[in-house]
Amino acid sequence: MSKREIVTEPDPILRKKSETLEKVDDELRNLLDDMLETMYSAPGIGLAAVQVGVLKRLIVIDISKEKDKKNPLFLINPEIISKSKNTSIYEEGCLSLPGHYAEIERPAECYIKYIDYYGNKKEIKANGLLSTCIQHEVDHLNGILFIDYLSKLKKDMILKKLVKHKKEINKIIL
Ligand code: GNR
Ligand code: NI
Repeated sequence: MSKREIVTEPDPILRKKSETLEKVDDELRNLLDDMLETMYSAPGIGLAAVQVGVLKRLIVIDISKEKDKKNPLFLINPEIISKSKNTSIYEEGCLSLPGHYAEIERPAECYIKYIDYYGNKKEIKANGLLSTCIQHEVDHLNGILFIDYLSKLKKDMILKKLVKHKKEINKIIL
């Protein structure tokens, strides 16, 4: 397993649509393992492959709180089959928008189907933080970020700060 670099805004790859996978093999599992290590070390509770620069429909999630009780979830080709009418609001963060957080309203529950780590078809109902996290990650696979749900003013402010932050980092390196 090895840690990979996380892509941050503004980077055009984050706006691209990821591609459906055709098979589950050891090479793919190696990528999933790297994604999990990258997510744990960030730390974060979810990560989409595009965030490590790979345009494939892959997600890793672990919303467990205690470090000694890890509960990783690997989702290949996840599809949201249905979403509830009732909504919930969570304060969201994103490893591709470091340092920025906002309350986002999303459907409270959703049903998803996906392929698991071993290539088996699965279906689950998600609620609470897991439901929000899955929707946040599936958005990544479609080139959507949580700032897209904010007003243009708030979104532009965050993007401006991220551009400025990147310029400052470049000044230090160059
Ligand atoms: O670490 C993360 N926390 C989080 C909190 C609320 C809703 C979604 C998330 S996902 C985020 C990691 C990330 O950027 N995943 O794409
Ligand atoms: Ni994110």
